[in-house]
Amino acid sequence: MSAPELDSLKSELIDAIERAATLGALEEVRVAALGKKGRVSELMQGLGALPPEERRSYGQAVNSLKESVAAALEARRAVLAREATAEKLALERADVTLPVREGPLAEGRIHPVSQVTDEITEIFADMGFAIAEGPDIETDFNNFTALNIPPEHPARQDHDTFYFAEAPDGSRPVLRTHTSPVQIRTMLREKPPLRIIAPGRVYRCDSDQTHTPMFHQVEGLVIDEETHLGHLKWVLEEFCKAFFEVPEVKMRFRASHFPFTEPSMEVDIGYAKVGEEIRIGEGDRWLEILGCGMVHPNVLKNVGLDPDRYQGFAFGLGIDRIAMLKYGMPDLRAFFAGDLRWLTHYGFPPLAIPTLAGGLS
Ligand code: 2NL
Repeated sequence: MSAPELDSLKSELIDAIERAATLGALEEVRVAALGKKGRVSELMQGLGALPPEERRSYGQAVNSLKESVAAALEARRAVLAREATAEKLALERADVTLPVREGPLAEGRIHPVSQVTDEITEIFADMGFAIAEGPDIETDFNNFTALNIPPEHPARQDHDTFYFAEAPDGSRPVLRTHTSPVQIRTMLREKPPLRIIAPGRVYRCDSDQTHTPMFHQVEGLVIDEETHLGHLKWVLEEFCKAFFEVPEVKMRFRASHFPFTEPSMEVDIGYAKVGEEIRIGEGDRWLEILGCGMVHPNVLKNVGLDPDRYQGFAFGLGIDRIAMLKYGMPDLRAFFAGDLRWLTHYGFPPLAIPTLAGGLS
C-alpha cells in the first residue's frame, strides 16, 4: 500500500470512528480496523513478506497509522461513555423536592370495630377487669344450657342459631350466638372473685339492613360474695362516660327479661339530636345501648357455684351498633364489605392506640 493509500485508509477509519454514534458501533469499527482480521492488522501481518530495506520505513508508517487509529478510538470511546452515563443519570434522576411518600404505617387503617373493641377493653381493663376469650364454635351446653336456656326454651329459636351437623356422640356444636359461653368457661375454670369482659365475634342466622350474620359483642361478668345492682349501675355509668368522652350521662334502666339474669334490665342512654349530630349526655331522647342483670341462680348452679354464697352481675352490648353511634357511620353492612375507600374514610391510624390517659379517640 502506497503512502497516499495509507493516508486515505487513515482518514477513512478516523471518519468512521467519528461517525460511530454508540459504544457498540464504535466496537464494530475497532474490530474492522484493529481486530485479528482487521484492515490495519492485515497490513501489519503483510510486513514480514517485504524485503528488509522497505520493511523498516513501511513498518513505521503502518505503525503510526495503527497508533493514530487506536488514539482516535480511545478518544471517541471516552466521549461516548460520558454521553451514555449522562443519559442514564438523566433517566434515573430523583426529584428530591417531591414530598416523602407515606409508608405502610401511615397508609394502613384500623377497622372501626377493632378500634372500638380496643376502646371498650381499655376502659374495663382500667376498672380492673380481665379480658377473656374463647372459641367461635361452641358446645350447646356452654352457649345455651348453662345459661338457663334448656332444650325446649323459645330463646333457642330467637337466637337464629347456626348449627353444625350432629357429631357421632349426638352432640351438636354451634357458632356462638353471644360471648356468654366465654364467661361460662371462665366460671367453670376459675374461682370467684371474677371480673372479666369477653369481646368477640358472634353469629346469628339473620341478615337485613340492620343485621349481619356475624357481628361483635362485649359481655362483662362480675362474681363475688357481695356484688349488687348498685355496683352494676356504677360500672355501666362510668363506662358510658368514658366511652362517649363526656363528663355526665343520663341513663335509664328498664325492666326486661333474659333467661340468664334475674332481675334483667335494658339500659337506655339520653341524647340530643342537633342537625344530623347525636350528642350523648344532653337532650331528652333515649337510645337503647345494652342489656344487663344479676346473674340467675340457675346459671351459678350450672357452673358449680353456690348461689347462697356467690352472686354477681352481667351485661352485654353490641360493638357494631355502638361504633356506628360514636363515629356517625350510618350503614352497618359497609362494616363487612371490605371496601378500601370506606376503610380509608372511617378507619383509624394504626399508632393511635386508645388509652384513657392519652384520650380514647
Ligand atoms: C344484650 C344482652 C346480656 C348477659 C348478656 C350473661 C352472661 C352470663 C351470665 C349471665 Cl355467663 N348473663 N350475659 C346478661 C344480660 C344481658 O346481653 O342485649 N346484649 C347485646
